[in-house]
Amino acid sequence: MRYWMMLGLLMGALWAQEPKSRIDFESTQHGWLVLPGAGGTVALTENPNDVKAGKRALRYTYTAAAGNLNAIVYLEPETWTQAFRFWIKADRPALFALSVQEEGGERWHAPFWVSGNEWQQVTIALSDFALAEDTKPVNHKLDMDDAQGIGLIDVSAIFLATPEAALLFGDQSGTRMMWLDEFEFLSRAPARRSDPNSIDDFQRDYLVWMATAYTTLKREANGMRVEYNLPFPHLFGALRMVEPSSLRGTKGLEIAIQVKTPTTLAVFVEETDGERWSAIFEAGGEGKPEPKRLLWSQFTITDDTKGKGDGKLDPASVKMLSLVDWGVLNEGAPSANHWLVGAVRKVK
Ligand SMILES: [Ca+2]
Ligand SMILES: [Ca+2]
Ligand SMILES: [Ca+2]
Repeated sequence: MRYWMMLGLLMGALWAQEPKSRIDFESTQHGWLVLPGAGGTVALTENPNDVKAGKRALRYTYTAAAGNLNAIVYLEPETWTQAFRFWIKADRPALFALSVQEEGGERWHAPFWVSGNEWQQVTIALSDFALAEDTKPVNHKLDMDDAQGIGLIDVSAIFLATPEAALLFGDQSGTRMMWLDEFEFLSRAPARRSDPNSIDDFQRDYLVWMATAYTTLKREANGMRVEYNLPFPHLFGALRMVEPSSLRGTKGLEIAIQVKTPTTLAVFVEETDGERWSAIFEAGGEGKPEPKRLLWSQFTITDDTKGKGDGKLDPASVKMLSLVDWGVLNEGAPSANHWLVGAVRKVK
């Protein structure tokens, strides 16, 4: 009797399985297309190097140039979606974003770093999305049942295909390719640790940071690995956007970091009024990531942004955060080094 009850419960559990939906790109009926008005072409590829699972994957070929919009979209996302999980590869390291456009007007972005030339899996929960800067808030909530479509955008190709950006981020212009396979809609969100004092705890399977040219960014267990190995100095570093107001009321930042060879690192923050501020600290030789504390009172304005804003560092208006090897540029520190960033936290 008990046995049948158990079996009944088990079968019930199986039948009550959560909804699931996966696009495997094995047939041409996959539903992804080039965003109307954007450039490039989509095709299915059978090149084994460019397929993650099965026999085919999606390939998107496009031309990156200043002012060119490149994006692909899928117009029938599942309304019950709590997260997206997919495999992606790009022809170079680049920042991408998954976006959701609501009928009501709100557009949401979730940026993620693609390290280039190898497949990587990315799992994005609805809570990972932030309202796009140019969007008027309606209810400040991502409503999947109001979604017109989802899109994949090569952010680096759109914003960095200019000669000025090339100095810092390398040449992004020209013909570009990305590949997509095994795109899943998940009815359950992956666990996200909720720590109000965390800016980044690197628990997700992707990074929201981007690298400068000649710098490699890799997600590692419990952190982000930043690596460079060049015979000549360059601006080596990593940067990320910071959600509006997320540093409001803080006294500074704490960065847990381990650096192989001693050097001076600089933290830069950029405000919405265009002012950039920096503070430096020494690091190197740590056995594991060690917290380095930087208070806003230690930050000074950069020469090139003096007079751009109100002359004050308002933590609430910080929109970008970067970490740079200052020693390489200014103190002759070696131009081959690597760091492990374990966490970035708010100092309250
Ligand atoms: Ca496939
Ligand atoms: Ca909404
Ligand atoms: Ca300011």
